[in-house]
Amino acid sequence: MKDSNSNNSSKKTIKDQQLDQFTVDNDGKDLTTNQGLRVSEDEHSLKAGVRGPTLMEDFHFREKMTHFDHERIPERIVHARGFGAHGFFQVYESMKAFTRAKFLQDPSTVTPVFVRFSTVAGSRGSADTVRDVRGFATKFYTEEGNYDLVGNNMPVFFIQDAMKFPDFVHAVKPEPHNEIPQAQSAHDTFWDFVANNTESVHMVMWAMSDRALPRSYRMMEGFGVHTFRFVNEQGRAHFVKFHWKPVLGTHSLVWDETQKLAGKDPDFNRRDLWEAIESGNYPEYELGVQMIPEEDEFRFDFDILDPTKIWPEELVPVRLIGKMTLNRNTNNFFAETEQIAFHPGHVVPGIDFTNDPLLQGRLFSYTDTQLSRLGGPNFHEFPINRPIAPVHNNQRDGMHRMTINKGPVSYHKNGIAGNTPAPVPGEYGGYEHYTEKVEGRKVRERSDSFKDHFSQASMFWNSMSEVEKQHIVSAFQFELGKVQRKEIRQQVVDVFANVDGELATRISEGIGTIPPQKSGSASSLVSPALSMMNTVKLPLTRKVAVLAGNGYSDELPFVLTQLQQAGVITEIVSAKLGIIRGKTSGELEVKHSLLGADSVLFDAVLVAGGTLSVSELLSEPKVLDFVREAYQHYKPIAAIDEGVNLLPSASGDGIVTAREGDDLKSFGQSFIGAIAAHRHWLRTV
Ligand code: HDD
Repeated sequence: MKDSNSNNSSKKTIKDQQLDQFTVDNDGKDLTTNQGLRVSEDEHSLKAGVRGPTLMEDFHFREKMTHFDHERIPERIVHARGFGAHGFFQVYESMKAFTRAKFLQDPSTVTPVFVRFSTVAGSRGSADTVRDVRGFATKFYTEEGNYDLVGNNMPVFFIQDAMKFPDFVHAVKPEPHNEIPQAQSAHDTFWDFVANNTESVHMVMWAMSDRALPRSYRMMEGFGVHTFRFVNEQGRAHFVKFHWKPVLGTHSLVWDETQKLAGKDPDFNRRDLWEAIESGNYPEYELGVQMIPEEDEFRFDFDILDPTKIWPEELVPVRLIGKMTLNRNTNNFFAETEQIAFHPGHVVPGIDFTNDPLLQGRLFSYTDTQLSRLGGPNFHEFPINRPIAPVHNNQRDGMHRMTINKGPVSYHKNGIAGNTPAPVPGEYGGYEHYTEKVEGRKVRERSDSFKDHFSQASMFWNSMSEVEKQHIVSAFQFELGKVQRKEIRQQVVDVFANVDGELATRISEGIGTIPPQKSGSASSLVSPALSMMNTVKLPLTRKVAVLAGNGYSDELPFVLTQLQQAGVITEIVSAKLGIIRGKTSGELEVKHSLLGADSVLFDAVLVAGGTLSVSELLSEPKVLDFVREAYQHYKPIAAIDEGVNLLPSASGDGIVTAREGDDLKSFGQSFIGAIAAHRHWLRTV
């Protein structure tokens, strides 16, 4: 998966060039104040005598301290913790038949992008690996202006109408009286919301599944969630749903692992993305679209505008139309990742909205939130938010205005400037809203077609493998186990009995509730695309901990080369840092000491052979926990010769061993296959 388009990935995009104008390198430069005054000293405030008070005239101290005092801005109300990267997007073939969006017309058009991944509930400093939805927001810097696809890694949402968003967010966030718990849905108010708002049920199924525990931002799908509109040159429209499909496949962590990672490496997902990009393993995602012609709007047994429903891929196939590659890390987290402002209302000609009531409300909320978060109406001038398309209008002034607009005219219509800047008719590229016919009475109501809350939740359950089902049940039991009010637990069990009787009965076991009366399922539908068991299986960029000490057996270097050639990353873990030497020849640099490493940081474990190597590893007793934990997390484990002695079991699903005289090549191949399979659920742990 190393860059398939090296020309484009190494070239600076127009956006990169624009950002360069604002990027400052302090290396080797003189120290100055913000006024450009070079300063002679930066460690001592100006005092009346060496032991005396600081003087009011110390402008250097005042400036330094004032700036520091104001360095923080409000974190995002949701999606506060995030991580971003730059990249580019190219369409595979022209989408002219469906949309006039210019960036989707020509495969040779390279559109710069910035993507910010995020968790939803936690604060900016919370752990990456909590159970949560992940944000997947993409800003396309197109020549027609910025287009933002502000999606999540789950294709549905908790509510159907934006009016309920503050309620939902209040319920999932830490409880207001004591601000507990952080970045968790496992508490009374969240589950009280779910029990009383059954429109959340489908999304809760996703949130309790392994989708909420992504192994990597590089291995997670993205969804625009809402139904949008594609409109072509002729004004013909298609309803469209957007998907991002990761080239590496969709993979998750196991629950116990995520909990440990939250302590061992709270930056696990952001570090993974950063390191992958730094090492040239650029994350890639294919853009997919599902399209429904306007005239087919009512041909489905669900409302296609309901954001709590998917369009099953088996019913409406996903057409892969292009690829995004992330190939550059940020220079400055705050200036880029923190200050980027997304908005589902940032659209380009050829992409339009629908009447999905969740989308309609979002169209208000995103600009509004930036006003308090980014301190005024000029956030579009921040380098990361600037379009590459020219900006000309009559908006002026406001906090932090940077543009110097010339001339006396800041109104339309005008005679002085020849009535410019002038609106552009649709046929010349001006944005024209789709002329959808709308009529109706003013009501505060929900359409009846939105009222089935259970069928697709049931389809999700039906589509899971038994292992995935068990993980969902355990997640419910964990979360409800943290709910103090017993009546809420009971209500939740009763609500989920409407999805599937077996699901609710299994949840009910062990959480002190009465098993539901209801049996049966809300639907018999199955959508195989929903199961992560059916995802792409590649060994690429998986990280293997290689446990070895001095005297490691001669087979190790051969196997390491084989793994590396398959795109697997190998890191030596040993009793101590430094260099270890092979039994007869060779040496390897140790990347982690056993003290500083844990198996949760790796995808797989390989134990080297060699009596001396094994006994050196055993001098650090933690080594046995290391392997046992990997075993308990269903990870692929391989061992050579004496290395087998460190394994909790010498055989089993995903366990690969080689004894003296065995064919090393096929040993390596089997291990690579086991790594690609990700986890080995048939193992008894
Ligand atoms: Fe939202 C941020 C995704 C519903 C209001 N949302 C935000 C981000 C993502 C999403 C990925 C982080 C963007 C970034 O990285 O800066 N939100 C979604 C999806 C939704 C959704 C996929 C449902 C389909 N959101 C939603 C609703 C509302 C909001 C219904 C309010 C009416 N969302 C916001 C916000 C945020 C936000 C409060 C917080 C920070 C920001 O916008 O810039 O305005």
